[in-house]
Amino acid sequence: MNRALSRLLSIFSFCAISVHALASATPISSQPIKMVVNDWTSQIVLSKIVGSIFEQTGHKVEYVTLSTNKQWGALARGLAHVQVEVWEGTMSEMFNRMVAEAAIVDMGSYRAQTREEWWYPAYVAELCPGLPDWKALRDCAALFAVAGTAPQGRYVAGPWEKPDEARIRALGLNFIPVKVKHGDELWVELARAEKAGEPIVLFNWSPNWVEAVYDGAFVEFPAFAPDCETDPAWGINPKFLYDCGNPTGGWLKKAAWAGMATSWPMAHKILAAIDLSNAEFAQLAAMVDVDGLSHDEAASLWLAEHEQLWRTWIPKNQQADAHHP
Ligand code: TMO
Repeated sequence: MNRALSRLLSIFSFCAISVHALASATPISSQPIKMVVNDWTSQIVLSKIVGSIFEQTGHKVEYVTLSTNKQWGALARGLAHVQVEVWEGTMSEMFNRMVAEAAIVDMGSYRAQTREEWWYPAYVAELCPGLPDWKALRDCAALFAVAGTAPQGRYVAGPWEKPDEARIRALGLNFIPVKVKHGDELWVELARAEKAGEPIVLFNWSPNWVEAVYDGAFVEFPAFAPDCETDPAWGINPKFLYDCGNPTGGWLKKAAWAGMATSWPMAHKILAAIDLSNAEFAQLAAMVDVDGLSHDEAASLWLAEHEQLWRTWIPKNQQADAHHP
């Protein structure tokens, strides 16, 4: 490779991936790897990060915006290929079924441990004594009432959860779940309530940027057990399913289309190797939701600041993929 070309390439390649390897690699698959993009911050930023790493290693990449409900069919049919965040609390049922049917591939867990649950800012505990025990919400429901739910309390729900109405019924709570359309609206509701000192209970998860900015806690429902969701006799309500909370210490996984390994073997290896901690996920989300960067800016900055880490995810003898799906 001549020097001018080499210099030019290094200008465009801020990372230290071997310019020679990129320039001399066999032509990559002409098919783009399609990344599932959902609607919460860390997932969006991480999709772009992983997509950029795939591009840096010679792949074409496209982004497909899909709800978590619609992603399963798309991944099974090869209309999308990679999902970088599958959360146990909200997605384990579909994920486990699809993996069992070999419709998608389990690409491994992050070391991050997760929780997705009803959550309240700390000042709410003074208004509703007994929190975080869920039984406090039986007595305090009216506190959370708003126009449209009064006299019942409002639970501000995200667009991803498992049946909250079923849980509310099974636990005898006097609440109505009101779903936001996009994850970001949760934080608008939280900021508004906090400013006004108004009671609020809303969906939240960890790792997330929220824990670094707001004092608060998850509601402690009866501990999760798989039988809670399949056997009505399980738990404090013998007639209904869902008389329990979501898992604590839940897993967070990556998933791929079943043809990933044969179509893009190197990208498949990279995806398998990707691992992040709770703090690293929280930091990703904070770059956008606290620092105000766009998703793309956050992804670029993260790649620039964590080059040492993400280079360890790339196989040593990198070879651009030559296969077609
Ligand atoms: C899937 N989520 C992290 C938004 O709960």
